[in-house]
Amino acid sequence: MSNFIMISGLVSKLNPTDYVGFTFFVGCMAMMAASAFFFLSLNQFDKKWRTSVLVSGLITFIAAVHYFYMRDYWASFGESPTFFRYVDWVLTVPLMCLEFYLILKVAGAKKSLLWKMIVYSIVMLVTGYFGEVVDPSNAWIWGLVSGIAYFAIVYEIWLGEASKLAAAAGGEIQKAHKILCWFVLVGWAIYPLGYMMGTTGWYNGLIPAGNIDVAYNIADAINKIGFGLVIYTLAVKSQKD
Ligand SMILES: *C/C=C(C)/C=C/C=C(C)/C=C/C1=C(C)CCCC1(C)C
Repeated sequence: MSNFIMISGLVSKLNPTDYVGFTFFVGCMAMMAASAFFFLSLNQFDKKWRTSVLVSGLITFIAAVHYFYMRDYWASFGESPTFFRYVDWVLTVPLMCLEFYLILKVAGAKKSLLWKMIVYSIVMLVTGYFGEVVDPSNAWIWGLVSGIAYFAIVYEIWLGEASKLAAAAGGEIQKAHKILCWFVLVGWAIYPLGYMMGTTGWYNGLIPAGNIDVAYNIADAINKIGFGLVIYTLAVKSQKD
């Protein structure tokens, strides 16, 4: 194993018919391009918005680095890079929670809201990892717990404290918050579907078979880059008025 890693070096051969590997490769490029875009735009924003756009760039940048590793892992071993995947998520999903907090701060969002969402997201991801890696024979139970934590996030932003703060803020902030809510409700829902495609459970007959990595890669591109663009657009619009 270790010899193999040494020989294969930094970049492994990607088979041209390997469409899963292709989505890793495209994901890598897309995340890098998005990071360059967000970072290079920073100068046009005043202090109030710079942090939010910076966090957008950090999210795609962290993902770009992980995609670089995941692409190589897939090409070398032909296996899902589940560990890197979850390390990426554990870093980037809390940063997405931070984005909610940052835009709602003007309406008086408290740190407790941020921590609540971060705790939900960590519970969601740690239990997901247990279902995929540590205890896959009980994947559906771990997935269920993970799903409950996911719905706690959905509840918080759609109906809970965060939604009330967004209503109080009004204007462009409320609009951007609404779009981010849709990302979490629809875009994030791709992940549990991918999980059900890739793990064994009672649900296997219900949803079509598919590749878990393709599902996750598509979801990441939509959610990380899309999320960042919503924040970017909000910053551009808010600066005009
Ligand atoms: C950039 C990465 C993001 C936005 C990742 C989000 C991940 C999820 C929303 C994962 C959710 C899961 C469930 C709701 C149940 C099954 C296990 C997970 C972890 C795939």
